[in-house]
Amino acid sequence: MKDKLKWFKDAKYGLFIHWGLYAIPGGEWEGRLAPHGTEWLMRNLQVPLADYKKLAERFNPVDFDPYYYVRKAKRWGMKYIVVTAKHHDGFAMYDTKVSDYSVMNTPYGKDIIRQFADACAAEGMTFCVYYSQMQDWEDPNADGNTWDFDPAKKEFKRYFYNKCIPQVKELLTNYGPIGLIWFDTPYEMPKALCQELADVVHECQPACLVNGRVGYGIGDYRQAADNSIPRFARNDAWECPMTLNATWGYSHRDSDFKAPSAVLENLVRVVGKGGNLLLNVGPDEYGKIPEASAQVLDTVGEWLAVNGKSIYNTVSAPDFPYLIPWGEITYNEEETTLFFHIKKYPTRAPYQVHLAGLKNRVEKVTLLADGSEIPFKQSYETARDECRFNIFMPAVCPDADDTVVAVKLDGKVEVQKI
Ligand code: JFZ
Repeated sequence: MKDKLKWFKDAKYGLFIHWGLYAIPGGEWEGRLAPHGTEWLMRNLQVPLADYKKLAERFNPVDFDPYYYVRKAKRWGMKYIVVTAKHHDGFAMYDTKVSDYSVMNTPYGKDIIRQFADACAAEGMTFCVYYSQMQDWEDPNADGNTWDFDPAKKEFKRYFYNKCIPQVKELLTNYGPIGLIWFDTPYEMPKALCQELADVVHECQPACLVNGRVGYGIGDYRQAADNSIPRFARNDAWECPMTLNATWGYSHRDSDFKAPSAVLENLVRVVGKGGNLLLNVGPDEYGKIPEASAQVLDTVGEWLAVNGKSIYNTVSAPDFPYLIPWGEITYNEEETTLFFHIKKYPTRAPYQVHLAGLKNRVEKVTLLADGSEIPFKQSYETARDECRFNIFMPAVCPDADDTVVAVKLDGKVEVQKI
């Protein structure tokens, strides 16, 4: 199991792509605004299925280029891509034989998941799929659509065995190696069915990881709540899904994208606690990534090109005895190196950054960006039994977003219990 997770735990940073019919209305329907995620428009505005389905007649993303996405993701420093194969609306973005409700029956008429899978394979990017296993607002027996279908008449198992399982098998049989399958909103699904679903995945592709939202702790790794970073570090594999603005699907209105510094702060905090950040883009109806969101990811990617050693292949950093006022710490255990992410740069000479409780002998301190040595001092206060470690930074801050200092230790990190 541990080897199966190695690529995932080392990857640290992935691209989430929420794309489907909901990109066309982009959060607005006949003058009404979707109150939350635009991908929930149909349910939140209780749009009749017959009306929502007509969007398929307009779906024709003429600007879609899968290689653009994959090459951008590589430039952004992302190591895996998760694409919505079927979201809650039930519309399949691939050539499914299980349902006519798919991209194959649109003016576009081409398999989008196939194109992403081929581009990822060609570019050496790990390809993954999202599948909504419980909610399906097109299916009369699935959870979710109670305005077109009488809840009292729903037979979930009919949907589960006639659509969900067959489609999951299609995705895990017809598109090559799948790094992970991202299930979602298991809600009140019986544990036995969740287990059966995970078993189907592992039978089709033993190496394919199942995310935590298959339910009941059955997944191969844990899933944080959306846009939520756990308070405490964890040593197991986990992932935080995060939006760049306030919606997963494309929005005509919400261009309030996080600044690069905010994305960086989230990435470092998640990685410092041992997790992965799965950061989302919502392509528009033409297949384009909103330019403003791409620019944010470009900037973060440029930082990662210089400082990636402080992110990739790291494990959760230890909890030091005091809260760290100047930033965050990430940790590469194999290289016995701590990485100080200095976001509040010292403003007065001697531009000191302090850490209490580090028991190791520090061998060397360098600025990660250029390898230049940084002076430092270690001491031990006997009376207070406290190890003190100070580094003395250059007067001019090297990177206002996040200056990274590599602290090479004499062995695995040891922290005082104060
Ligand atoms: C779900 C979906 O409903 C949403 O559309 C998007 O795909 C997102 C990634 O996942 O939304 C959730 C699911 C779980 C929580 C919050 C939103 N949660 O656990 O807090």
